[in-house]
Amino acid sequence: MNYQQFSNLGYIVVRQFLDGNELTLLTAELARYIGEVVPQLSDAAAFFDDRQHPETLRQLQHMTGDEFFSNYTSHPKWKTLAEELLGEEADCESPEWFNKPPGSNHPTPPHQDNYYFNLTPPNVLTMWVALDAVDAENGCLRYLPGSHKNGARPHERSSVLGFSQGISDYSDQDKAQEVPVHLQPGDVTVHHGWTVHRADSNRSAHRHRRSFAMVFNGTSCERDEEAYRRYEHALATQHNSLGLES
Ligand SMILES: O=C(O)CCC(=O)C(=O)O
Repeated sequence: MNYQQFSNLGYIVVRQFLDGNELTLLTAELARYIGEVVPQLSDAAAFFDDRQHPETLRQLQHMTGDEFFSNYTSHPKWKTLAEELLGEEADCESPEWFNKPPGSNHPTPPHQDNYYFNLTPPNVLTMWVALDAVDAENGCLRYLPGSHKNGARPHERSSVLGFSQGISDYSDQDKAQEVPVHLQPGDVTVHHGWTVHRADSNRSAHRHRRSFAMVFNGTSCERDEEAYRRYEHALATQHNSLGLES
């Protein structure tokens, strides 16, 4: 059933994917990582609105230098669901953590993950677990159902740190088709690499919007190296223009 829905819509939600103990463990390890590891990371691995203010941390990537998160990429529960949806064996390269702190102003531009990954066949998905209650007020993900069936949309450079490319022809018609995904802590939403998605900024006064995500690639995927080099170049250009050290 999961597979059918995923293949029709390009996303699925599994409520309480992580049980209470699993969520407590993940949250505790993230708190440790943020407290102990993040202060030593480069600007390219930990994105802050203002590095002098740790509460403005909003994205972590390249977390596999840490033993817990390196091992977490082969967590059987995550891997089993990913493989069921992709229909083949799959691996995760690197976990990510996202936040939209309250009062911050950084919408996630409409984009398709495989525009960044450049994988062929595009048998890739992202599993995004809510760590806080997530809804329209604090910037839930919004999907265009079925959009994974239409391949790549045109993208252009965005100024949003963490999302170097955004869809350039995103229209009011697209907006009218969006499905907002409201989640409780422990729920997972899973989207295909071509599913168009975006998120508003967090308009709430006090609520964070934290999530932990892992991308799984089917073993049949190969990277289009030339397209990927173009993406890396665009990323480096964005980071330079934002004055980031890597
Ligand atoms: O957390 C967000 O706002 C965006 C996450 C996202 O685009 C993704 O994981 O593919």
